[in-house]
Amino acid sequence: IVKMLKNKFRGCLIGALVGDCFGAPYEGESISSISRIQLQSYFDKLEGPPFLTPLYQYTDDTAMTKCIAESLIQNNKFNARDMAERFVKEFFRNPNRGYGENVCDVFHKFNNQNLENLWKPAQEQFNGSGSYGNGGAMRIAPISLFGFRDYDIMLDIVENSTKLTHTHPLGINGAKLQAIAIFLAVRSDPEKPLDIAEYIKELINKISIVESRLNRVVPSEYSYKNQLLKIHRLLELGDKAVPHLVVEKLGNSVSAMFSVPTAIYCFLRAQQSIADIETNNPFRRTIQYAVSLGGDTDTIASMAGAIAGAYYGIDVIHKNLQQLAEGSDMINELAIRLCDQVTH
Ligand code: 8NA
Ligand code: MG
Ligand code: MG
Ligand code: MG
Repeated sequence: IVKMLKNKFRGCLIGALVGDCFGAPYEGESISSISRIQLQSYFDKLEGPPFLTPLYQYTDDTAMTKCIAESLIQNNKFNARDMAERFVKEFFRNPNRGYGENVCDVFHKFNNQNLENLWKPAQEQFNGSGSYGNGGAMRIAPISLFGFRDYDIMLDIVENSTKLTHTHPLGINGAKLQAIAIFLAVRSDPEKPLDIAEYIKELINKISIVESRLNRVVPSEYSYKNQLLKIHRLLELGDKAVPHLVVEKLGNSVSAMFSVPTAIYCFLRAQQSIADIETNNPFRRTIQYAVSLGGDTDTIASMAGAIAGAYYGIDVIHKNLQQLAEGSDMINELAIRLCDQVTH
């Protein structure tokens, strides 16, 4: 059981890394400009015989995921100041990893104000409404793993760690939804076919409780529960839910509301074959499909990859993809240490 868990922890964090690295070259492209044939050969080549190429670099998604994993490992609990300091240090060490446009202001304020009030810089974003970007959700995987034994503690850490940069309720709840999706995937048996209806039902139950606690009013069309119901209907359509329709209904943007449900859809859609994607590997299918939707491709592929990796375990991720991704040894090590921590 510990071995299976270790495989799932590694699958989750490496899945997030691989989605980020191989989604990044397409970030910001519109769905119409991405050729499905070209994407097929891109992934075929990556998985094929070795060829000379520089490593595919990870972006902000992985840089921040790494900070969260390291902070949890070092402190064996959530330590807000330590986590914020790691974000800042990492950002200034390499600010060119494609961070969101506005989150950089938070890091600069942390730095200038010597982190006196930890929560204030994030609260000040967007004239006080806080960011609803997917930057909270994109980095959340280590928290699902760290808290996989205790759901309530896990959600608590998700909320507080997200609030370091994102205080808008949609930003926080998007991070919670992504964390719950991983949490459930870790607990599912990959040897049995995934009960998709049951998985969505669980997500809806859990996010409904989260959303009923909202202490700030957001328009009802912006509800994660609503998005999950759309996922269910789209899955029933199979290949008739063409990529354009999926993007129209679920989105592919940098906001959490229009990317986290999309990532969950990619994971679930990839349980079956998908038109124009030729592979027997459900992990590759997940991230190739995520990239094919365009928009925030690195982040959506990373979030979908984290869920798929947590479900299937590390062995589903092609060795070449692991080797061609920058930092895979480091991320692998973090996953193993997180697993040792929660199993001891
Ligand atoms: P963020 O907090 O700067 O949010 C990202 C963007 O979301 C902002 O720049 C705004 O455009 C928009 N936004 C968020 N909250 C509000 C609000 N309250 N009112 C109006 N607009 C708002 O950074 P983040 O960490 O959430 O960003 C994460 C994303 O940025 C990831 O995708 C990451 O990879 C990166 N990124 C994405 C792209 C892209 O898809 N084109 C390009 C570069 C970087
Ligand atoms: Mg990125
Ligand atoms: Mg962020
Ligand atoms: Mg992105």
